[in-house]
Amino acid sequence: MPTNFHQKSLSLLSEQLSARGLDTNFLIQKIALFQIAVPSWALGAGGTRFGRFLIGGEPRNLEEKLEDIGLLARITKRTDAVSLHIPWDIPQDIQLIKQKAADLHIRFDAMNSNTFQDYGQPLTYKMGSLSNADSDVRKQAVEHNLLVIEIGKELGSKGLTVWLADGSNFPGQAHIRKALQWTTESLQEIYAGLPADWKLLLEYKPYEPNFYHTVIPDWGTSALICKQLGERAKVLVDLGHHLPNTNIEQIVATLMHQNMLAGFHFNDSKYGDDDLSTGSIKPYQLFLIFCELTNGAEEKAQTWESISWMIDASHTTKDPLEDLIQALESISQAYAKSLLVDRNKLNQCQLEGDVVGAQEVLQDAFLTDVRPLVREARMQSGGELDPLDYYRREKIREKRIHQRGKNTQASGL
Ligand code: AFD
Ligand code: MN
Ligand code: MN
Repeated sequence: MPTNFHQKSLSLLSEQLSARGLDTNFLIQKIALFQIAVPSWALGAGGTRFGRFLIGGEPRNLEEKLEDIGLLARITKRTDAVSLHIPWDIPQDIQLIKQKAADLHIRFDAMNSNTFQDYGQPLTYKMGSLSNADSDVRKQAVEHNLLVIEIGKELGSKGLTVWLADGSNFPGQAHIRKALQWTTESLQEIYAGLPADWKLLLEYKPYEPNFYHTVIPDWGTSALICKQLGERAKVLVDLGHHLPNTNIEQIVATLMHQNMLAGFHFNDSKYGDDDLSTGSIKPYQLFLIFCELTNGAEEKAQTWESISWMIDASHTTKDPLEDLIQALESISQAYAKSLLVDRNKLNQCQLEGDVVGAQEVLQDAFLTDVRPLVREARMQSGGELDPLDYYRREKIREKRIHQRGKNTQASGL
């Protein structure tokens, strides 16, 4: 895209926005500050249980994962952090990894523990981890989480994300109440090992890999457990972890109202936990979620800074770096649009019961093309005008294949 086209579209938009009483520069500053972490497992081709098709040039180790995120950081200016998964990404040399991340201006976001698969540990997680009927397995899973905290402490992370696959596939397989109790007790032990300036982010998911029941199926169960842990334990909303048509923006509003929203795992889906690119299927839903977020922060339900932002997607078809560029863009756009909502007018409509008016207010914001704002925020921060175009023009994937090989496979699922 030519720079003068960008300048023209920005000044046109800026004129429209000031007619609506909005300050373009203020918006650009806000968008520029918004950073979203990238998970270390989204840099290779994602697999399903049917298979995996390699992309070529996938990062072979943690250093190369950091290099890929460093590239994203440099050209998009929308990410400044990586979220590591243990044991997929155990740093062999912590000082080296810290130095590499610092050189690339990358922070370490929340650490992810993994008790949903076997990787050579003494006891199997086949029948669950923190909820397992066998106390030795629970102990092993607790210790794994404590180890993840130790690694994270050395790296400068400030959070532990726990996602449990625990549950059952058939009626009668698990004692539902006991499984919940054991999970809560195990998490209490983990929470006791959490440093004072850390938070615990607890995910939920209604199904998969267990299909009859999951121990933490929904935000309510996650919140109930968090309440029994302490105030640094909060609920993590992964957009894909809901049954179809769930009103996720309402969940966000409710959690913020209770100061219990830990953060997000962004992705999109048509059916369930599809892990498709954020904003590719339901951009209006994403916008409505951001409306609750910006409004909740503005009205001081919960501070913006207390919320963590991360992408959690990995699928089988796209080049993962191109996909992440698109996702970062979509999230920034949804955020930008939420900043355009005329709150006074919306409040007035709500007061007067003007349903049509309220819808118009939201649509006015949603249908505004905010791309010039997002581009300008990126450029003012030193990023590329069009990161996707840059990526293709510079033949980054080809260079990665040349450097790393065609058949490399990044760790992950
Ligand atoms: C899963 C969960 C969780 C987990 C990740 C691993 O949402 O965040 O750590 O993906 O791939 O879907
Ligand atoms: Mn997730
Ligand atoms: Mn998921």
